[in-house]
Amino acid sequence: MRIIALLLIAFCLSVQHSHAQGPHPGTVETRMVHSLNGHWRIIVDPYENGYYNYRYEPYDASPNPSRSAYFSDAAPRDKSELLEYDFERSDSLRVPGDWNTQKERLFYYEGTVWYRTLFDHAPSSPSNRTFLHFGAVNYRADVYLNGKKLGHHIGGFTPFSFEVTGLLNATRNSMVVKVDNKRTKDAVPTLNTDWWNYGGITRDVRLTETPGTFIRDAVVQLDRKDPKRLRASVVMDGANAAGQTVRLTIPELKIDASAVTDPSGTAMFSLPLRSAVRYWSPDDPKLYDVTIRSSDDTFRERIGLRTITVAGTSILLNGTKVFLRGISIHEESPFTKGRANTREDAVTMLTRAKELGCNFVRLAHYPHNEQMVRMADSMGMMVWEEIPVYWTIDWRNEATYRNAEAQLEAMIMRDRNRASTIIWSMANETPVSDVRNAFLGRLAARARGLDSTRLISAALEQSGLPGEPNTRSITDPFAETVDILSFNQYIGWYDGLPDKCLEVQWKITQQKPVIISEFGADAKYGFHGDTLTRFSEEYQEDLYKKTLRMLGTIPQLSGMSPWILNDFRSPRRPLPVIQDGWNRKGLYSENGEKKKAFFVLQKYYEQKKTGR
Ligand code: GCB
Repeated sequence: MRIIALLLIAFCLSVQHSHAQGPHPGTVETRMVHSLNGHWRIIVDPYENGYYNYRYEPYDASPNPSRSAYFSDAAPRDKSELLEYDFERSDSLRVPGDWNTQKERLFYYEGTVWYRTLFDHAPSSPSNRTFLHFGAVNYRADVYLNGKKLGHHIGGFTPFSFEVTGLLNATRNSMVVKVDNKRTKDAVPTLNTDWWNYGGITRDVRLTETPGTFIRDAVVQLDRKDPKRLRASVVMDGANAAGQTVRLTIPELKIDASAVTDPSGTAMFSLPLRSAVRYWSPDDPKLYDVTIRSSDDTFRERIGLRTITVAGTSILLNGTKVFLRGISIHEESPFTKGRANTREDAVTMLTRAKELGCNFVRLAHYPHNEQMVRMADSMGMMVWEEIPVYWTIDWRNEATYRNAEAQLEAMIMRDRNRASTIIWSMANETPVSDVRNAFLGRLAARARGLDSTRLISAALEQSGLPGEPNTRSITDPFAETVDILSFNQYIGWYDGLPDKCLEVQWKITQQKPVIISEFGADAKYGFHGDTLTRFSEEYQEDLYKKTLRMLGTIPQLSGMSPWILNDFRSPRRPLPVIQDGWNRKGLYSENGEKKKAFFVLQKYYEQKKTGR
């Protein structure tokens, strides 16, 4: 009897966790949206008292959970009922946003916070379907609507959705989200990172409505093998998904074509381009208005058309060799100094990169918000996107692999229509071993299966050759798999003094384009000394000069993304007066002041651009 009951619970839980796919997250922006952003009530719950009873049994495992469970969002029925929580009288937090920078008492908090919002929603047509979207919640979200669990999601930087058709009341819906940002060994990322573990509902929360049968996804891009053709695929969802006529129009290119969906609801297009195309590039970030229509639904996007390929040791954008003048960026707001999420955050960071002379940004070390990539599309900036497979990961754990793969898939599916995104990065500085190589190999194969039109890379590590300490090379076997060979190196900071850059010989045998995905040194803005004074602006400036000289000796050098645009918070950086909890490798301070090294890189990029 007990076993049957347990099996039943296990079955219910597995069903709860599978959530329906809503309209493509990248298109939510362009649909009718009911925003649920705003101030949500919160209960901070380090012991997870609202989730487990005093025997530590989860309330949501029972078909009729106790009203003591916080997700019940209950109020005492009468004087006989004891409830020890009350969202109505609780504190609140802004959504989207991290909790650390909104409340001083939560600055270092890692654990569970319950969020609750109340909302009305009357569907605009009875046949419509309704979806609930989260842009991202760090790290785990358990979502409850009117006391019932919709499901959960793991991974702090990727979007997810639930279908809520028929589950909403016209008035006073209660949505409760249990958000937990505890770090664990088997998670992605794992326990140890060099960035702040911001907790909370960090990106937008929205409801969207679609017709009963709707366009769930569409990808439009140039044919990689024949850039004189356009390829598109459209996926319909719903009872009438098969046999639908789908019409694709791009008026500026005089494209107006129709195709019929197959039994799985997919329609494919391969169309000759008769009008001259303005290819997307950082210098001319042209986006075309694309419309896809089915009998009941319309999907609109603005899409850039370009190719990105590799030939020998060169990277080619639209067939022409390009040098990636980059900078690395963390998703931290120059304004709130917490998680970035707004348009202003994106514009400010990309404008700073432009001023530096960049045509490329590395969005480290996890998928950044969608706003950032859309802004890169329209401002003209090539983008490297990455998943948080960072340092040590529980390589042997299949659940950890599935988690990493799910994050990779969500990132690719969200941004496949962004011309700016040219590189998918699988990992950062992961120690070589057979299990790790297999893990990354599976990820790369999955990425290529989902998107064969972009380049694969990973930030690897370099090493000295035995008996030749001043010779550096890349011996990581994953170098065979990547399209672009990228590695981080800190010669002159973690490894000797800046003069060491002038002694090192590079022996990179792989005939692939090479990107230096990181280099740098900490400098506190306004702290001055000689070029050997650690943490001074002069040290950082000197290191940049010598590093750039050294890197010029690598024949395959095709770009770089030095570490990093802005100083950013990290609990690994406690040095008083200098760091005070900030990684100081920014070319800008956290207050937006430029350090001396900024001008070294700016000058170098100017020379690269003009060829002088
Ligand atoms: C690295 C990591 C980056 C760190 C940086 C540093 O190699 O990839 O996340 O922040 O070094 O400053 O040490």
